Amino acid sequence: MNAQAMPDMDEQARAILRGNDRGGYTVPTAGLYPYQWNWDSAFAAWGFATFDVERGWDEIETLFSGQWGNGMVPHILFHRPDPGYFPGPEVWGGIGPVASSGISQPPVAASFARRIYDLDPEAGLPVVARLFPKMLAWHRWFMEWRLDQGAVCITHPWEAGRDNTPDWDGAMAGIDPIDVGDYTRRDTSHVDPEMRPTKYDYDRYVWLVRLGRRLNWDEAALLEQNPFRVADPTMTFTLLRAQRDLAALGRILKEDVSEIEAAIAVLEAGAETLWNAELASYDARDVRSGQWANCVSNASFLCWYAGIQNPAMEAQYDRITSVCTYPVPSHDPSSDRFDPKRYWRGPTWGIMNALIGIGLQDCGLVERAENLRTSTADLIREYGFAEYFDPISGDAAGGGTFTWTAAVWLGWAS
Ligand code: 2M8
Repeated sequence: MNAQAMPDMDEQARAILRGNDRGGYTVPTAGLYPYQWNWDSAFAAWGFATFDVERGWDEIETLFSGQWGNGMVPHILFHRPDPGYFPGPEVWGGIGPVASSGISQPPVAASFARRIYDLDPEAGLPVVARLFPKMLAWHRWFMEWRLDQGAVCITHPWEAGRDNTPDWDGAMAGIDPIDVGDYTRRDTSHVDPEMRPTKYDYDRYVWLVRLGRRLNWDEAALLEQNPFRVADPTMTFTLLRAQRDLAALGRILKEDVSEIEAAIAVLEAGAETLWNAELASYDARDVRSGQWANCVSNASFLCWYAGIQNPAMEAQYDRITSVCTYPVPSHDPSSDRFDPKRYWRGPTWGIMNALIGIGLQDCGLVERAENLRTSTADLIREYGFAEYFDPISGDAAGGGTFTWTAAVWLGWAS
């Protein structure tokens, strides 16, 4: 590590967070993503907390200001209208206290709340006391509405945060986006279309949004009528970890955590229903068709983050990381669907690396954890604070000056 480059990189990362700060919440990057995204905000809070704990807590509190009556915390909060993003609030028709989307995102907030609390327990205690019932209600919503054999399901590709991953190819093929109507994408005016999902994908994304809105985002109706329902490693592993972290915070507050402990047992069993023995990996499972996705993805490697040890996953990890200069790719490079620059179909993402690295470390796989941390630091240092990166060449891809990449630098990689 170049000692002289360090302060400069730290300062750049802080400047990115400050530059993307819109007052109480942070946008992922100006232009491409002009609103508050759920899991981006949890990472932003972590990044801010490395130099301003209070600002870190504000980020999470603003996120929960958009919580719906049923406990769901939306994946986008549209605090201020911005024509630069599609689909906006008028398309989604969210039914919460703040204009929002109608789906959620990986529930990492409780896990980052625990990390921020640990940085300054005295300052954190009253905030954690306020947030605890809200985080509990969100986790309860997942447990009530989204389980299939104990694994957590998504109802839209955007919900897992891995929008166009090959994990959903089977389920997406089951959608006929009839009557999707006209719409104008905005993402491809900000970023090279080769790095974004295709029109085939967007027709289905928009069709699913229109379906949810027509059903007024009623989870019981969606359970019956939505053709897209996939049990997903991202959601299952992050919720399992978040429940463990929420239980730890609950014990600090001297709350009764027996409900959370019971949920942990359910999710531990559910995670094992994502084990695809033939693939020898955790995998996504299409609940409607019963088919495996047959994908080793970066979400498969979140098992350690969830506290699950599995030697076969160590072998998978070693195989995949050995063929990439900058692991961890979002899809297996030996697959014919691997596409090193197209978003979640191949590129390396700093946030996923951070979660995988934390998991490896916590499970005692410290050499792999340290190698991943240093290779991620090299990647960001050499190619910048990009949204994602080509795992072979390292080339920056997607949006620049990205909040979560800056946060990962400050919280973990540096
Ligand atoms: C990407 O997703 C949004 C839709 O939610 C988009 O492409 O418009 C994903 O990478 C997602 O994980 C992320 O939270 C979001 C903002 O960074 O962008």
